[in-house]
Amino acid sequence: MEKLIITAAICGAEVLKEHNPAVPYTIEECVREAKSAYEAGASLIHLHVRWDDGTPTQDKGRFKAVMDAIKKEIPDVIIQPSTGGAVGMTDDERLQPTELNPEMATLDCGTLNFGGDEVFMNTENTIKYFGQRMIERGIKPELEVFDKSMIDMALRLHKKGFIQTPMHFDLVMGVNGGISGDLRDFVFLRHSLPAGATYTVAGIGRFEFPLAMAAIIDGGHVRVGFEDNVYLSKGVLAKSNGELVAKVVRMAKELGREIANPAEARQILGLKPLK
Ligand code: KMH
Ligand code: ZN
Repeated sequence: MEKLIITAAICGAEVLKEHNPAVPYTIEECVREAKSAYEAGASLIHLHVRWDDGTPTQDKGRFKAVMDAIKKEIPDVIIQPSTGGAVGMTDDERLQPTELNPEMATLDCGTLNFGGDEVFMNTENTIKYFGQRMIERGIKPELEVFDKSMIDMALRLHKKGFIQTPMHFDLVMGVNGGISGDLRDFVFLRHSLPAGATYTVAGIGRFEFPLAMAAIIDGGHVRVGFEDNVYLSKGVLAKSNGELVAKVVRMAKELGREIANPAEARQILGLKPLK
């Protein structure tokens, strides 16, 4: 079986220090969390950035500062900026980190009701616009799907030339407004993916580790991190993103699945090797 790529979603846009004091806001805190995840076995960092007071931003300068600081400490890690940003941001605001030509970026494949009046907007035209931008800049999209219909959307937009193969999906499961984190739904999504695609699963909250286990067994890849879940186990806050990654590494070890380093992850994802 292919080696396991572990992604660490270290920061997110919504989770706060009030939820877990180790949630990073400053550049130094982002470096600390990225390093802890990398040292534990993550080869890929899914990155949101904040201002020092915790406000989410897609500011290009802030992304550059955080990415440069992370790369200084861990030069070979793959950094995947978010183009989802936070609810309410405009498309162009969200796209700013693509101007830095990262190896990868997220591409959210549909609109989602987060709850109350919060709508995470991704119209078909937005997805086309983002897909086109990533093709032009040679950025590999991680196709974030929160439901089955979003896989279908990605396939339709692939046929229209806005998304290239081989496709890599992130099955985000257990978000309010999206598909549940039940094993039945994991099997449904996983078998709805096109041949030749790779996937990672991001289980939200209590679904993080059960779905990680399912993906390890199935040959998929795993995302963990404070963006998705702040607990190491029931009622026990994780002290770092590294602790969450280390738990996945232990699970993989028990099941005989080896962990991919960044070079191996680049190969699996079809990214160019580092010079
Ligand atoms: N923060 C959410 C509104 C992504 O990174 O592309 C969007 C999100 C998805 O987290
Ligand atoms: Zn994100």
